[in-house]
Amino acid sequence: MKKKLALLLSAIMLLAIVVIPAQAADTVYNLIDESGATWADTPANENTTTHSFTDGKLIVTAPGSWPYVVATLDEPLAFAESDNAKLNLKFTVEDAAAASSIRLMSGAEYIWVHQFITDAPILATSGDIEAGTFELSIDLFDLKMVEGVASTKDLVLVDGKLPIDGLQVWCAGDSTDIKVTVEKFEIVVPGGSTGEESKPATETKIVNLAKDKSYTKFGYYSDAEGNFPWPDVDDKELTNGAFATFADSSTYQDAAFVGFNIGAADMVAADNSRVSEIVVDLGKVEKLTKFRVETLSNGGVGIQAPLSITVSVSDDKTTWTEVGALAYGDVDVTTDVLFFASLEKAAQGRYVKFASDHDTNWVFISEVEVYGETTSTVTPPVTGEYGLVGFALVAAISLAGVVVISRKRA
Ligand SMILES: [Ca+2]
Ligand SMILES: [Ca+2]
Repeated sequence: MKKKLALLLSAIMLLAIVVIPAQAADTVYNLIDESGATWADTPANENTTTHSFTDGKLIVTAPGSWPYVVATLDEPLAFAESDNAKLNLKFTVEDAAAASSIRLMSGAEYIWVHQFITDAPILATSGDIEAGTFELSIDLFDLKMVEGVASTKDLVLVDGKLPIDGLQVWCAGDSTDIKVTVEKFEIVVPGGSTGEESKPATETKIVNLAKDKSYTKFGYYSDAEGNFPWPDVDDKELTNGAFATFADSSTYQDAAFVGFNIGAADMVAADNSRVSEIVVDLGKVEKLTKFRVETLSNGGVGIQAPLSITVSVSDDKTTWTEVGALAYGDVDVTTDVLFFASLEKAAQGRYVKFASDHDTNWVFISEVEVYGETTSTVTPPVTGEYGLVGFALVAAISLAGVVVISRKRA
């Protein structure tokens, strides 16, 4: 009986090994590899860092505040969210009066990685971390980019990927004997199953990407006392998803509107410009399909549909590409009418500019929309699960098979 059991177990193991899909190895990118980057000590306040490598650790010292070591990777990295990459960091800051800032360089942006450590002792004035030993393991796409000492913003992707160009280790605090030892600083991309079924299924939808995004405006009118008669409350009304409601000739009084007027100080200063602007920042370069603005004609009170509303896109807010003019369709803009002006055209960019050429003094706008593609993961892959399922199935089948054989022999 013991022999039978042993045979049964080996059969199960053998089949299980055969059926479990092969797992590709994890890929580890060691950011503190001395030979993988160009390392430079950067002085500040007449202090400079010195750095060395011992047993794979990076050791940075300085006699006072804010010099730093910068490592520029020889081969810049880029990660898609679907890579499921993890960032692992372990470091120690000495002595007691010292502080540090551990930063990833990503294009023109920075990620202050130390700020993502749970309950990290962060100094409010500098955003630096106080002395201690700290460890962090975090999904790369759970990180945020720094926008100020105490605030962050969403990751800025380039062609859908997060670039990692290098890192910085800053020496800070009141200490005159600062030592920062970085034991681990790596990005790990899990290998995952080699099976086709483990690839994430994604779904692409067209949505209004401008919803709740920030924007700047030109031609927003305030009177001589600095009051805005047709205000943009909290500077959020133009992308908050709230529209005006048509009533009659008093529709212009709808609080959803924001008033642009050729008497606005910035338009007057720009050589009496008659073109007001709204520039939406989508946060990253997006594929766009359609542009739409809700606006108004209320001739009796000096509000007229713009002569034209043109849309332009830009990746950097400097170089603009005109996409085209919004169409008013069959709308008779000589009457009192609330309407959507829209344009369906493929374009790409991070910034979208709506430029309204004023017919009369006023242009009233309640909402601007920018439709484009968004891709979401439908069923996130769980590496290794298929292997376990395979094992359980095979084990059950083998057990049944062996039981049948035993009965025949009995
Ligand atoms: Ca609105
Ligand atoms: Ca308003």
